[in-house]
Amino acid sequence: MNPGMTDLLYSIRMHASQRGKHISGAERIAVPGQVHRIADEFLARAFSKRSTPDEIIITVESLRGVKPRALTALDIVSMNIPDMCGGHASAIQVLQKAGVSEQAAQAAVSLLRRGAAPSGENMRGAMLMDARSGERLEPDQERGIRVSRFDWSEDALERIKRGLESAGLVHHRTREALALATKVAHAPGMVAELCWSDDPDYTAGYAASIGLGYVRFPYLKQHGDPKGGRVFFVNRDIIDQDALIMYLESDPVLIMEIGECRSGNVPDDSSRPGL
Ligand code: WAQ
Ligand code: MG
Repeated sequence: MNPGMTDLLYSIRMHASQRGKHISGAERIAVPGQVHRIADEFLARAFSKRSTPDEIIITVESLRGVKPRALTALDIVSMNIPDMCGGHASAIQVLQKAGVSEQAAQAAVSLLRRGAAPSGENMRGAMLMDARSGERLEPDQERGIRVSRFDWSEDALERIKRGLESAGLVHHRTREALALATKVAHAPGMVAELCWSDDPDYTAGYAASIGLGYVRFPYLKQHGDPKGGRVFFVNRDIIDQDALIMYLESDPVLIMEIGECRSGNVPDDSSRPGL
């Protein structure tokens, strides 16, 4: 899809639940001619989970002429750390390089391990955390901040699929998380993000920032653990919280260019501009 060719774009979102509990979700931006096929794919995905959903909500909504912001995807850095403890320690270092205090990074890891909602369950969305103090800033600690309205352009999607495949990353979760992390990293006042999946069978996660890229860890939790979530670390001195939440939840973003894909060490931040 080339957004320059048409103002008529739609946001298509899927949310499937069972007894009120979220079981799967997905999100695209597309021209009208693609909406039908995407909705079909979303239904197939909702029914492909081990648990059968008792409610599937698909929302198709015009962007009403709002032109998506064009972004370049974060670089991917694969860290081959084969256990959770090593993964946490390294992720905390990465977050510190990006400008998060050790205290805030530790607090985030413990909250995600425990279940960050007040009930001790996973949140539906992300925590918003003061990158210095670790204080939580999101208005609703059950729901959190829900990032929405982001996708790859058709071109970039083909290229990122190939790029990730050649790096051995074949699960759709990786490119979806990379897209979300790219939108998040470009938010004004964003310092870094930390994430791992709530799917008990999916142990991978990442720490991300504009300067360091999408730093991926194969193990940020033990296999079988249903706890997961996201933390957005922000510089509290410079954010306008309402504008930040508006950007994350509603401003459309299309990723038009892919980044690099490499393995090994986190790049030294002193060699990177803009940090
Ligand atoms: N906005 C904010 N937070 C969200 C969103 C969203 N749109 N979707 C999910 N979350 C939060 C929520 O707390 C979930 O429990 C948690 O994130 C995890 O969501 O191979 O699959 O969809 O490189 O399970 C990362 C590694 C996988 C991918 C992330 O997340 C890779 C993943 P999940
Ligand atoms: Mg999940």
